[in-house]
Amino acid sequence: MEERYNPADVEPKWQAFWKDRGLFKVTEDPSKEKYYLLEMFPYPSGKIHIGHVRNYTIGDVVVRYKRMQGYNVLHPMGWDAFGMPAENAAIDNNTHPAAWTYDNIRAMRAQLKKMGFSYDWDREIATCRPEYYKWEQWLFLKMLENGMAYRKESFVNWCEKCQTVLANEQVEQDKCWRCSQPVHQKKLWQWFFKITDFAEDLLVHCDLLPGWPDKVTVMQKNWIGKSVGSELKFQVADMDEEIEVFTTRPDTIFGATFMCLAPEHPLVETLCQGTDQAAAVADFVEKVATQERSLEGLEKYEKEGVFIGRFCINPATGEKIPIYTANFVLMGYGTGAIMSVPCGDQRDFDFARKYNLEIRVVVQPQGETLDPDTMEAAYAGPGVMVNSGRFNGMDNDTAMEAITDWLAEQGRGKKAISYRLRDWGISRQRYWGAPIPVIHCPDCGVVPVPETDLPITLPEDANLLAKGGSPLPTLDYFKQTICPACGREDARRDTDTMDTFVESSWYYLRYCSPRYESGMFDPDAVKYWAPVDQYIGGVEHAVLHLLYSRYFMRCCITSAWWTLRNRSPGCSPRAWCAKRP
Ligand code: ANZ
Ligand code: ZN
Repeated sequence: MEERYNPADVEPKWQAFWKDRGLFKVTEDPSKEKYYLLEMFPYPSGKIHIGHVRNYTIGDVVVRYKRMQGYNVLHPMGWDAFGMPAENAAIDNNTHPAAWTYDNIRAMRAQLKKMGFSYDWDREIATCRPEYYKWEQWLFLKMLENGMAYRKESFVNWCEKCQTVLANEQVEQDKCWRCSQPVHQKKLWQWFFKITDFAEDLLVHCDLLPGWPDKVTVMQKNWIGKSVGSELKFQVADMDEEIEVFTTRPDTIFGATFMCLAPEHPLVETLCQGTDQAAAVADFVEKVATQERSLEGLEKYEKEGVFIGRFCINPATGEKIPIYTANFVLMGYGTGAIMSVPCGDQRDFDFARKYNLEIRVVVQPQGETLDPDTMEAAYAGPGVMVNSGRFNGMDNDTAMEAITDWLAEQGRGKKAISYRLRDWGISRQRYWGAPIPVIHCPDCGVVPVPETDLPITLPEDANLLAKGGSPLPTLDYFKQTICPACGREDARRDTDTMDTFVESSWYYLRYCSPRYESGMFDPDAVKYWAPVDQYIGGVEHAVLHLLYSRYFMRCCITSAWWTLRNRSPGCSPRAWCAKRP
């Protein structure tokens, strides 16, 4: 009879054999070619599920093959251990997020071991350990010092039930992705990472990422969303203010018959003050604050707006045009203001029809005559310029440049590029995350925690509040501290924690030297192991996690440059990036 595979006999025997010989432990060995296989690390939810088994089995097959081919193989495993589910589970089960997380890690580690996956378990990391998040706190300080991390008051999607800010991607049909409660807009002071500084670099390198599936790089490119156009200035009538707009269609400026500002635009309040529209504007702004303010969100609401009681001057025609605030204009894109051209843009067209605003045709398609009174839709295609003064008769493509140049001569315009990509808001009003290492002092304002005080440890024994929400703001022993700058004793720590995507943005670097104590990673180890040769993970992370990781790689490299630049003047981040693996 044929001998059957009996896991109960075979697995323990061979797993013990592998373990005794330390077969999967690796160190840098310059005499051998390296191979780094990275699997998306799991969230310690409690049990390994079949999705994990599938993902990790594929990886295991590949690394065993590579080992047999003689490669020095890095195949690590760890835990993406911070995050909201731990808090919710802890409330439900009357336990503590730390206890829940560490229990789950133990259980899942045992399951993975039983599967016989060939990991170098000596490299295991858990992102909720201070030895790990100490270094992202360190990087945060470097980013802060160099203007890469900053704080601003901004509207966020807020879920009352989870007591947290949600990323736009976590809002599904106006509801929280986790608890399905309606989401509303709330203004909070938030920390941001300036990922937009790297927008162009991240975009250009989409085409230089060897082995990345096109599907993923296309998603990243669309996410970054580069638009080439012009920034044009409109003078406010009878006031010493200017409105700047971003447009991809400077050729249509003679058809701009009104102006629309985002309700969050700082000029909205200034401009309507003292006009009889002030109250109507305030009502409208408040109403829009309950709507989802994202590109995707825009489609969901009827386009509407209110006149703000003032006019501005169209720089091309010299005419006075009314200024509106409208819900389809986003503050976070371009300049937060648009010149509205109803003949060329469908949203503007609908708006003009709704509020009886002038529609003036400025681009006529070949062999057709659009009539503003009978048009049923905006025309966005190519054509010949009409009603556009000296530009009449030109094809509109040529006019784009010509009009921008003409306005530039008058100091009213310039070429501009806009990206859809927004800065990365990393503040979470949650408990189970890495504390943001800053102190608020009544005299000094925001003061960075001195590097030597890192890590700022999350108290692992805090009791969760029954209603949800972070207990950190209620914990005096965490919150109360001394201002490192002036010594005042009533300073307080920031009680927000970092988005868990921060941890997952650099774990692949930490795996190269997981016990390293003098920095995020040992540069020599990273030089040997990086880059990852094969990554296995879900495509659902194509735009957030994977884009953030690429950004973080740049920050880590740049932070080395930030540190070095005083020592070797003339060294540029470009040169550094060119050297990156
Ligand atoms: C005038 C115009 C005339 C426009 C026309 C379009 C067609 P993309 O390609 O996506 O970059 N826009 C600019 N900032 C905006 C904001 N913050 N919120 C909503 N819409 C905004 O789109 C650029 C166009 O989107 C810009 O060009 C502007 O409308 C609008 F026939 O300006 B356009
Ligand atoms: Zn102080």
